[in-house]
Amino acid sequence: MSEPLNVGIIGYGFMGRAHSNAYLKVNRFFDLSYRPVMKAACGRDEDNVSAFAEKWGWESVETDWRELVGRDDIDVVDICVPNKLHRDIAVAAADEGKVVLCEKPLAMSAEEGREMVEAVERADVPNMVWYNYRRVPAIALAKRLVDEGRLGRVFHCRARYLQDWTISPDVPQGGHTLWRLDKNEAGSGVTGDLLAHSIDTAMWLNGPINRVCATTETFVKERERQDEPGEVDTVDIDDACAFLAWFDNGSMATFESTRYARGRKNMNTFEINGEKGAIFFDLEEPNYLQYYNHGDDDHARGWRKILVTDEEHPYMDHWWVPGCAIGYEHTFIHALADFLGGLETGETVHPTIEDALETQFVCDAVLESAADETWQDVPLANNPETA
Ligand code: SOE
Repeated sequence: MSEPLNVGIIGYGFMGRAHSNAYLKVNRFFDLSYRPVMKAACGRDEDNVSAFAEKWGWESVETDWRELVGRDDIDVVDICVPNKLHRDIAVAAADEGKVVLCEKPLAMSAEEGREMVEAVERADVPNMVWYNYRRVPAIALAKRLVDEGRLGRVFHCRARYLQDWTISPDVPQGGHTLWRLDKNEAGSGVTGDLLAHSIDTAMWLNGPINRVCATTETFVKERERQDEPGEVDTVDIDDACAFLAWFDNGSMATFESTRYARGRKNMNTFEINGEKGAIFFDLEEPNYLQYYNHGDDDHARGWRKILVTDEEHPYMDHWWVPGCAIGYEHTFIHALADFLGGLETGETVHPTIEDALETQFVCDAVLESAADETWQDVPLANNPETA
């Protein structure tokens, strides 16, 4: 018999749906001793949140997140709202002794992120940030190859995260669906929204980043407000960002992100080049990992394109037969399965809020570097002397 774990979700947009799907599926594909119960969904608009709850099977609704966080029948608070609210909800949830799950990026700034770390540490509650791409089987396989020492000394890391959905100046900013374009709601543009993913993956695979030098641009300077038609506001977010970085292990990196790469919808790629080998991943071909092994015989050496669908591959023994591909939504199911498994064994599942603070420090340093046109050192989250 599995033990019920009552979940309250706050937010019902894109991530609200991705997480709801994970709660519905996780026990069907993974044998776990915990079973999430979809107890309550929360959103400010009662009609919308009720429609969402009915569609996805949430048992009740709330229109004030404080009510949900204070409910005795909620064990887990899942935060899927604009970044502006992450800190307040996470701190309140931890203070109530709830398990805290939070969407990325962690917060509007490292300062807020640090308060979140303090709150979950004070309350000693399990927590996780949904950097879902770590749970793409091909990226988890990349981690395994790195940990097996197959790359040797690493020289380069190269990450790109490209989209094109904000090219038109007619796209408004702010409001229910376009808060990602409003600095007051999101904190930053592509740096927090897209590069945070690339930074999380890169540091997971290649260790801490200690220095950055960045440049950003806002191509469309003014946009109408979605929630106040006719009102035009300055755009303050970074539409594009490129930065150089150094890792603690001595490797150098380039990161690039934009929402103005015509034709690129969600192209998230990275390549790591080591002395003994290299790996390459592209989210537009999510079931493949490319791997180059310099140790292969000279005449047979070359990039291998590994189809990551065999049962030996991470997570894949829970799905179909070899060759049957899986997709984006599975990454959330994997994250949840790992997290519930951790609750069962007592093992910490990463990325925790503390891990996500490391990524937040890099994002903050990137934005500071772009603003000051200088190199910036990245403080270490767990070192109070630098943080
Ligand atoms: C932005 O368009 C976005 O939805 C991000 O917010 C997600 O984190 C990313 O995975 C897909 O793109």
